Amino acid sequence: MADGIASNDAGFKPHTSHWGVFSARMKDGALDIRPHPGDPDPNGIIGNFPGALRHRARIAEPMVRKGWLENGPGPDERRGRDEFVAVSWDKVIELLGGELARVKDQFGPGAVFGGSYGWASAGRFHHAQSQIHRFLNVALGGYVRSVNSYSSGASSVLLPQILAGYEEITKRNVSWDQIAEHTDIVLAFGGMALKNSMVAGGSISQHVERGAMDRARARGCDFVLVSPLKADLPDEAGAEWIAGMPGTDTAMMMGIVHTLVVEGLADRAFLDRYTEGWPVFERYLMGETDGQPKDAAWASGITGIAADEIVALARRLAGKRAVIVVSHSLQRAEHGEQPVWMGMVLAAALGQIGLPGGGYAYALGAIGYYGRRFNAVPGPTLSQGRNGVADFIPVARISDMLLKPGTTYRYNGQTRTYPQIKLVYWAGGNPFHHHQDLNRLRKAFARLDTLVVHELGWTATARHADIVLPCTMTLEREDIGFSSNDPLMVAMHQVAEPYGKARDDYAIFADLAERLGAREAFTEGRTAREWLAHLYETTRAGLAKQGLPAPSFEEFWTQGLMELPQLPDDGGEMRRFRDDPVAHPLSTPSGKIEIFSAKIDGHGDADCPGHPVWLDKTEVPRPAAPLFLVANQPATRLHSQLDFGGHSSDAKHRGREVARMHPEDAKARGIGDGDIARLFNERGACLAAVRVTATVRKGVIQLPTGAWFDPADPSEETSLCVHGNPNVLTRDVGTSSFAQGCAGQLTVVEVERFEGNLPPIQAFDPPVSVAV
Ligand SMILES: Nc1nc2c(c(=O)[nH]1)N[C@H]1C(S)=C(S)[C@@H](COP(=O)(O)OP(=O)(O)OC[C@H]3O[C@@H](n4cnc5c(=O)[nH]c(N)nc54)[C@H](O)[C@@H]3O)O[C@H]1N2
Ligand SMILES: Nc1nc2c(c(=O)[nH]1)N[C@H]1C(S)=C(S)[C@@H](COP(=O)(O)OP(=O)(O)OC[C@H]3O[C@@H](n4cnc5c(=O)[nH]c(N)nc54)[C@H](O)[C@@H]3O)O[C@H]1N2
Ligand SMILES: [Mo]
Repeated sequence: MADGIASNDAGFKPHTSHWGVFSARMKDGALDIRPHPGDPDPNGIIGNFPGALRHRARIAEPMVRKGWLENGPGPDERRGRDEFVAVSWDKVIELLGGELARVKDQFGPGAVFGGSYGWASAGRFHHAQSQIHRFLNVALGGYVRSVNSYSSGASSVLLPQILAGYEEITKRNVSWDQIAEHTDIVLAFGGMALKNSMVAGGSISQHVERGAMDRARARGCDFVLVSPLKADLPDEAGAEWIAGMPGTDTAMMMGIVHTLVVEGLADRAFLDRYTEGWPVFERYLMGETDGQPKDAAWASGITGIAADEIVALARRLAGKRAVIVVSHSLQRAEHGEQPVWMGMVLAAALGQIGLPGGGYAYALGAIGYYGRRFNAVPGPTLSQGRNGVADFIPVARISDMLLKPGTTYRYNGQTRTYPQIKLVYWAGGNPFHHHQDLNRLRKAFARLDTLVVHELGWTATARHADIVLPCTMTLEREDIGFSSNDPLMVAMHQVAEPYGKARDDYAIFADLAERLGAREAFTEGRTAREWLAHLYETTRAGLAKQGLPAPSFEEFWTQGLMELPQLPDDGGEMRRFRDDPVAHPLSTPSGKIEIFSAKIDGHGDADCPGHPVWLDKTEVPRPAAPLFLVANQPATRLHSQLDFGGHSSDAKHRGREVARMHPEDAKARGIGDGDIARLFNERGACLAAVRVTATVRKGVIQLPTGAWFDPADPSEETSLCVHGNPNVLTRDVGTSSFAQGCAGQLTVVEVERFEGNLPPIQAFDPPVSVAV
């Protein structure tokens, strides 16, 4: 057992979140919170809890949209600007149960979209997606689901076909310990910002990245950052900053590999033994297929980085224990498959794949559970049951699905058809945070018969719903905190009473299941506490099997924290393949690293051919939108979660999210530090406060995601977001016909100083509620 927080320690109770293990207590009506003492680098995001717990933005009771209540289900443009009516729990269960039964009987469960993408909260039992999927399977017979993620929409489809399973590459390959001990040079495209690795889904007890970079640096490891933002690597890395043009990394990588080839520095022995299709790619690289050699001069023209800098970098990498990092952000863009694939080719040409601290560390540093070790025992997992509906969409195609039912689209070599959806049910996600082109999303949601949302706060998604069910926040219930890559299991004690009439997602679904005749099948007769004990048993049995101390559930619960054994840091499949490629082939079609993929080539999709290519982009600066907008992850919160909490609010300026831009770009527009600016393009506009800083590349403005969508006038079709949500500006297209991933990281905009009266922030005020 680990020491630290026990439940009787001055009233502090153990708990955890996606952003860190902590303990908390209620004192004089306020929340007191302190980070896990064993965390070397605690995350400030836990500071959002105290202000959020009892904030007016919480939802106090079940609410039904007035228009829906009066007119019944059906398409309605008023979603997002209508009033709400408070109803009792009994009434709302009756209404929603009836509506679910209607849709199922008339159209079948294939008319229900239950993908419900989102990060929800930590905790293995009250995990909202597990709960909703289990409910829809058990009580309705299934639902149309979504596949892949907004995080890695392109890479998670591509990597298994050309290299290895996604988890294998991100979690069993190059670790932080290996980097600290072995790496000579880290070349990080998109960086490894500490703000990002501060977060890990499920739970995280130790933030190790800063320390690992410090140790590597002290040993003499060099860090090179290719990114529009200097802050994408911390000071500890002492990185050299190469500020390339966003969206052009593939060209830069090609320029490096071309240099390696012409200077005889490419590792030919590695390419021959371990890869498939290099000769095909080499002809393209040398310009034999299209007359354009992809040399450093060519790459310079595209990236804005001097050719001799690219050549020097190639020479510096060759023969070293080099690791290539490509962040998730690079693939969350048009043709996002290409930098992921080309990063692998660069690592292969350097011949370091499979060596400790070398090769291809895709997405290392993007999230705190990458580059760690796996637990040697399984964690608690709630069974989701069987989904009787086979249909799915790639997750980021939601607006297309709702706006263009019955039409076809390409995905992973297939031609598929969008289903006819009548009802959308969301718990644990916020599409008005995560999706692109929010004005288009509003039109898509207007088409539905019914939108149902479980939420703890009045997000824009809740405001657009017909039926809003208030759920508890993690601090208001008991759970078990566990992540497969964190050695600490946490008994998440309840710290506060539920807000208003909020209930656990589990309790809501149990009552709805009863209304649909499936209570017993859904609950299996267990209370929430009984479920925790039941789910814990998997881990206890795993410990006992290994002859390790295996405390009972009651002992674990009282102790609060439990240290779990972990598997060795052995380089996984990549190391085994390197050691013996015949005995341990990769799981790709050829068993090798696929620089050329016959399978992907066979799809015939021009926007993702059989090997990495440079493709011109649609979203490039133009006179009406001359600046790149980088819409990246926020430092002060997880996505949109608890945006109304103190840590997030304190970092805003005059209530607005802060955008960063280069002094020359600001000056050319008469914008000063601290001014409010309007960012706009053909899709929409938002306000943001401007920080003027030379740590942003010229030609780029950065505005993080996560400020709650706050239209100045919700009745307008395209209203100004007064708060700073960049997704009113981003374009709603897939990365390519291959993966159809989210492309929200980059777009182009114009920026002007905002004159006139500053509209108030209303995002955190509950909508108007009326009695009927
Ligand atoms: N432009 C642009 N857009 C992006 C990105 C980008 O880089 N640029 N990044 C994308 C990425 S990588 C991701 S992962 C997505 C993230 O998108 P989401 O995961 O949808 O964002 P969150 O804000 O985490 O949404 C979780 C919601 O669940 C609610 N919640 C928390 N706990 C519970 C609970 O116990 N029960 C219920 N019912 N609800 C709960 C929270 O209040 C919150 O509203 O955004 C994507 N969007
Ligand atoms: N604090 C915090 N941490 C988080 C999250 C959060 O919401 N808050 N979300 C988590 C989630 S779900 C995910 S998936 C990961 C996401 O991990 P990422 O997608 O990697 O994170 P981002 O911050 O969006 O992007 C990283 C950096 O890439 C750079 N970049 C953008 N475009 C380009 C480009 O074209 N070329 C190059 N070279 N660089 C570019 C930007 O400067 C940006 O800061 O983060 C996780 N960590
Ligand atoms: Mo993500």
